[in-house]
Amino acid sequence: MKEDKYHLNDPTWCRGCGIYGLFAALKQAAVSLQIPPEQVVIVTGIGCHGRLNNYFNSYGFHGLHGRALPVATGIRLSNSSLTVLAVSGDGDAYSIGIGHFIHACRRNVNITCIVVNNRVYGLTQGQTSPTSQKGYVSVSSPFGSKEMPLDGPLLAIISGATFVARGFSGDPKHLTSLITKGITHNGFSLIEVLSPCVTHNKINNTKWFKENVVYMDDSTHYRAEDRTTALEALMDKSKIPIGLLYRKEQPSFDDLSLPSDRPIGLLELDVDAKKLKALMEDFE
Ligand SMILES: Cc1ncc(C[n+]2csc(CCOP(=O)(O)OP(=O)(O)O)c2C)c(N)n1
Ligand code: SF4
Repeated sequence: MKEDKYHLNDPTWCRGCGIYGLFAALKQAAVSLQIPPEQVVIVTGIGCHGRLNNYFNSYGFHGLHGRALPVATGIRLSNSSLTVLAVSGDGDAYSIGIGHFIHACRRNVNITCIVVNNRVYGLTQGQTSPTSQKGYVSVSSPFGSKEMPLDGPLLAIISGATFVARGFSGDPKHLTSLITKGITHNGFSLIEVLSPCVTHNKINNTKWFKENVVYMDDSTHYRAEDRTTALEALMDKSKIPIGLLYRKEQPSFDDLSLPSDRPIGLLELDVDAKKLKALMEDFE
């Protein structure tokens, strides 16, 4: 009988899926920063990307579609000693989760948001997503998408994010350096990852991304501290800028709101049982 080589913890993403590149980069970033696994929490949304925390040796939470950011925010605010990452898809973050995304950008809690952008809904079999290009033909837009695609990094900068980067799963080394910088940034960091869906998106494949990305890190004129420069680069749709796109130092929500001595999850809350009971009764 043929030996079954599949192990329960082996990733089940399609062969060639871009998420493998992100997975490798994320592991490399955690190793290079020497963060102990028990100090890391990865919160995921629903989609192919959502399986990532199943395979990562850390704490994880696979939540509801579009809700990775509020959960990650809650975890970080209740225990600020943890490294908290929210991993979403382009549908998860920019469609159903768009409200949470905008508020996370402006709130500036010290968490890292990674958006796996394959320009399609992968898990549900290839429907058009908010980042699918105009004219994109899929089961949900059989005559071609009539909508303008949304640019997550551009929206993030306008919404007040203090660290915005874009990487490519086909260049895990570059992506590792962006994730490392994002995790060490004090405040909210967004790293959008261009990630081919080899099964459903036959247009934006690895070759297409390679031909269309431009590394901003290579430009001597590019200054990631200059918001106008970043916005101009992102509004020029002739190429897809990748690299560290924008960074601003400013106190995080955590700096401004949390007690410095210990995580609020560990604070002793002096609950007055009588008052609590009366309050509960009010709601009955
Ligand atoms: C509230 C709710 N609405 C819709 C769905 C169905 N659904 C599951 S995953 C998904 C989209 C996944 O696309 P994306 O977030 O881009 O992730 P990918 O699979 O491409 O990684 C949708 C619409 C759901 N699970 N929950
Ligand atoms: S359907 Fe697409 S995104 Fe999902 S695992 Fe397969 S290649 Fe990756």
